[in-house]
Amino acid sequence: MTPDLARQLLHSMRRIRCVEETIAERYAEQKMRCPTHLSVGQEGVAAAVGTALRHDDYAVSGHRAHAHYLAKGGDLRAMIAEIYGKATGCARGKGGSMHLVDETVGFMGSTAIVAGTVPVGVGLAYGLKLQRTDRVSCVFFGDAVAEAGVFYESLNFAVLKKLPVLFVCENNLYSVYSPLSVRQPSDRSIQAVAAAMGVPSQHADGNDVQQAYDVTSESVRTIRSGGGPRLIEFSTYRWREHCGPFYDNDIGYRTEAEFQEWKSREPIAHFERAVLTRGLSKQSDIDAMQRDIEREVADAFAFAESSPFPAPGDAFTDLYASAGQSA
Ligand SMILES: Cc1ncc(C[n+]2csc(CCOP(=O)(O)OP(=O)(O)O)c2C)c(N)n1
Ligand SMILES: [Mg+2]
Repeated sequence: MTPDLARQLLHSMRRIRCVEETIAERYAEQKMRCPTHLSVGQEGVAAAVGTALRHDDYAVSGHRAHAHYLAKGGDLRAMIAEIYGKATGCARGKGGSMHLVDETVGFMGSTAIVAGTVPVGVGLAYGLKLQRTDRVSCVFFGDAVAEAGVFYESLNFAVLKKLPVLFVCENNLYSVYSPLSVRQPSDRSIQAVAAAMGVPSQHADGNDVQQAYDVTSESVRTIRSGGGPRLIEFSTYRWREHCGPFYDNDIGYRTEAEFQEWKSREPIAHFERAVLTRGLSKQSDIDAMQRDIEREVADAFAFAESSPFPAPGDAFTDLYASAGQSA
């Protein structure tokens, strides 16, 4: 681990955390009117994968996509403006939190339909293969995606065509309020199922950003050199409610003890301690980094608030047609 890499990982995690905590703090102002799925607690996976990927690689995601979009380099101002429903948003204010896109950095989209972007990510990989590039397509998804038929069709096609696709599963143990134990057999892991389909797969600790980065980099290297698809199942945990800014441990689907146990394995503080102990950064540098992040986030919210809403005439037009492009 070089000081540069340590700084990059820490910056990515702290920036995602700051953005999402600010959304949570300001949600009650009722200016962000779309549902929002926060990934506070899960930043390690996004930061590791986003850092291991190249700028010209592709990524797609689902409903909980803020961290993935940001880690891939997506424009922060355009994301916050999108959540505010403004014309300057990345989907021109028509999509909200679950429809993030920034093609300039290869973040090709996110949608609310569980598993909906998995075949899209595989299709992007097919395109890359036909173009004979060494670029990679990354598909971020949750544990519930392993209950969708299209996931298996996608894995099959990716193996058959030896596509350059990295499947990144964030297993946070829940699908809304349903724990894994009522949805999938307890003696069968997602990565084992993918391995049985022919996709070399492994498990890693998503709250250990260094391990997550090492495992991802190794997989990406293999995929780039023509090794075909890979899958990594990261264990991690969302802190806040499934959808919205609050905590919901009181409603009975999970225990406070479980939450506290995961919180003690907090990805940012854990890594920061290691970085300081190993002399990879100084506390004063980390403090300065945090101040810069807070300034950047405040600027993005000010930009979103001061941006116009889409013109009434644009309300029912196609996203691309209204931009004057052909779809
Ligand atoms: C096809 C489909 N079925 C159901 C839903 C409702 N839904 C939204 S998010 C979600 C849970 C997804 O869980 P997971 O993939 O584990 O992601 P997480 O929310 O834990 O990040 C469900 C069932 C949906 N959006 N699409
Ligand atoms: Mg889940």
